[in-house]
Amino acid sequence: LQQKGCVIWITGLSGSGKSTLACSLSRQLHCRGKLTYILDGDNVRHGLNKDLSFKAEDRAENIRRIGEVAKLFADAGVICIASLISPYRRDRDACRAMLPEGTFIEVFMNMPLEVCEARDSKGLYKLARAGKIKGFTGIDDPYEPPVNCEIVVEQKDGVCSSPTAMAEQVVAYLEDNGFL
Ligand code: GGZ
Repeated sequence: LQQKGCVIWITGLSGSGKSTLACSLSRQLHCRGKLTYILDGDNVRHGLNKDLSFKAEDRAENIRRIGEVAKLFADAGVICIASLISPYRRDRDACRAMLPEGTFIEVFMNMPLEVCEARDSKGLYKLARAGKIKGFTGIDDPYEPPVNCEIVVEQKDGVCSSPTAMAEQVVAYLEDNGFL
């Protein structure tokens, strides 16, 4: 196996399309014969991180553990796709600092809150607005956008890119940087 591992870290609000991008990207990379692994915050919270809540310290620990696991995958030559809200810049930067230079690729899903909230596929925003979920990111808990991330995914003229187009944007970055 001759593959350079890396971590593609997808950050953004709930409903911004992180998991959708992760799946589409993973599929495109498989088509090119690459080994990938998706670490999705929501899934990892059912197993490894089931002891963690959504308070700031626990989010930090969630991100730290996922960062450590992602690093192991990258060491093994896998393209590891981590998709989690990871709302605090400091926590994301700590993961970046754990990885060899150039191998932490931060992708910011820059979707307006109104768009994420309108999707509300799991009905969580509605519950948060009603005060039934406390500390929901974007409603009554902070989200700190990246300042110097590698890739920004956003709407063009108010239209979201398709999952395929979003994944192609990341694939292009990986090609330009010698990962493919
Ligand atoms: C944010 C929450 C919360 C609160 C439950 N705040 O869109 P989802 O539903 O499927 O994904 C969200 C997921 C967030 O987990 P992460 O591990 O990505 O978060 S973090 O990186 O901040 O640790 C959401 C659901 O869990 N969820 N309560 N209070 N999202």
